[in-house]
Amino acid sequence: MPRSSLLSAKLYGIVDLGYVEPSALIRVTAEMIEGGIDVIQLRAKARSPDEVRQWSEWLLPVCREAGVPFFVNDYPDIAASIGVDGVHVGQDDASMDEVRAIVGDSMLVGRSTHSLDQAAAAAADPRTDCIGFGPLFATPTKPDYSPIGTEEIREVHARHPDLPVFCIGGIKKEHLPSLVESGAKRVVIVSGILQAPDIAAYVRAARLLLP
Ligand code: 3NM
Repeated sequence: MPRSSLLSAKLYGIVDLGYVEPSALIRVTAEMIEGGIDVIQLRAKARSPDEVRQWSEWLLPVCREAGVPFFVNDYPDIAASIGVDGVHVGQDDASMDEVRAIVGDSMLVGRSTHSLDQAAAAAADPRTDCIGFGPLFATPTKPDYSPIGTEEIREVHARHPDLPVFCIGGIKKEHLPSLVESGAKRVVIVSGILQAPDIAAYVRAARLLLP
């Protein structure tokens, strides 16, 4: 899947096992797709690699059928062996050389960044296909990180115009009009989507707020 599929993406959803029971993974993913989500990631911190592999095998065909890029958080080896569309790694995870040695040249690779400097470092490697930029706001989904606020959103886009930047962290759909004002082009919403009483409706409404 080409990087251009990420440049045109607006709303990135993460199916996070902190909020979703394994038995609901497929239903929740399908509801996000029904609402018009542009990218899906499976995130399962502190779960076993065997579980991540199993869940990835469940979700990949659901995303494939809809033409929605499917990322796995961490585990480049699982991403490569299943043939998902992308793998997302953090600052403390493997280097790009190590990740590419496992997943090859054509898989999409995303990297979390938490400052303009980290964004610049990620962007300096042309093998980085997208970045997360955050957390903008405090969030229980990633509790140990200090929020970076919204003031650098415009700057990160200005410095890296060709890199898909996904703002993340504590974002709810109510924030979207002001985030767009602040220069955000793409966002990740996790708990806001997963805790919504009607996931598809939430995604649809959020997506409409992202021009
Ligand atoms: N990564 P929610 S913030 C998974 O800043 C993740 O890198 C972040 O979840 C980062 O929408 C975050 O529930 C949590 O706040 C996003």
